Amino acid sequence: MTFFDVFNGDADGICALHQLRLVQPRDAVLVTGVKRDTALLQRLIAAPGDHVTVLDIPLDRNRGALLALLQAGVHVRYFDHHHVNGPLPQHPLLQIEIDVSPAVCTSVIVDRMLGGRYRSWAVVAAFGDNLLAAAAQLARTLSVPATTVAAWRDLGECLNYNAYGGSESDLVCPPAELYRTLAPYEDAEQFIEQEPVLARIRQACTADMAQALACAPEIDTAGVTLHQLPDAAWARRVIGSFANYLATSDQIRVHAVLVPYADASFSLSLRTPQTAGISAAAFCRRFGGGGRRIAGGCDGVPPEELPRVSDELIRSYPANSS
Ligand SMILES: [Mn+2]
Repeated sequence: MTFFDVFNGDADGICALHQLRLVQPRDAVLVTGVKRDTALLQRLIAAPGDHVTVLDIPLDRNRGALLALLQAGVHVRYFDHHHVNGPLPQHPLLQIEIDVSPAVCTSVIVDRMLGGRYRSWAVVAAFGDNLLAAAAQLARTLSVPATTVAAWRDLGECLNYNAYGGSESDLVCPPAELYRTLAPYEDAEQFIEQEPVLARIRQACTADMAQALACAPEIDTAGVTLHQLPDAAWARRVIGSFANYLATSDQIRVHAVLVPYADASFSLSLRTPQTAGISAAAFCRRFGGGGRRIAGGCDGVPPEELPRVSDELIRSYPANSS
């Protein structure tokens, strides 16, 4: 019998798995990738009786592969917080928990299930997913000094940054390796103090962010900004962190960031205020993407679609719409 741990390569995916495995250690095959590689279940070659744990990847992109696994007699536990089209699948071999509440990430779902046993990692993940209020609220239940919370936030932001790229060769550290480095640490502070990989990630993030901040927006209206970053590895690494930075520093407007990939198509990262008339996920679905209420993305947007993206951003998010 084989165990598979399938997880998004970002802070949330890594910290969700870490919490689970601290409670229930398992020698599992790790299946992960860059942040935008979310169709992960189709990569599995599993046999009847195998056990698969799935964390932080949208059901919409994995439904067919999930049903095939279940039909083949594979046990699946599935935790996620992304938007779902249609009803959740039901099957005797499936345990599924999906919560799309805006203040919840997958690591928070896992934290709930474990009764807060390794909560510091859920706080790290919530910061990584830019759920700042939820992260701070969860941190308050732990009564730790503000400096500790700040260190957890930095860790979450670094883990999240490290997941973005066109392929793993763009990243400072491949997510599976990063998870293995982190796995022995129950205590987030000890990981922060002892593992040099974090300093390398932070340094790259700071350098990439400086380049992004030097780019002028293509659109800068009262309702929305759009930045188009150049065709470069740094731009593909920083797109998510840059979008989160824009969303945090200007919480009134909607923020869109575009970056091209090797196949000449573009990725869009979108951040909307909680109260925006059209959620980030709903906007991104118009272009074949998805996501959550306040954060969404699309991949593979052809260059000829960019004028329509711009037009729809301006039209969908006029001033004071939120
Ligand atoms: Mn997540």
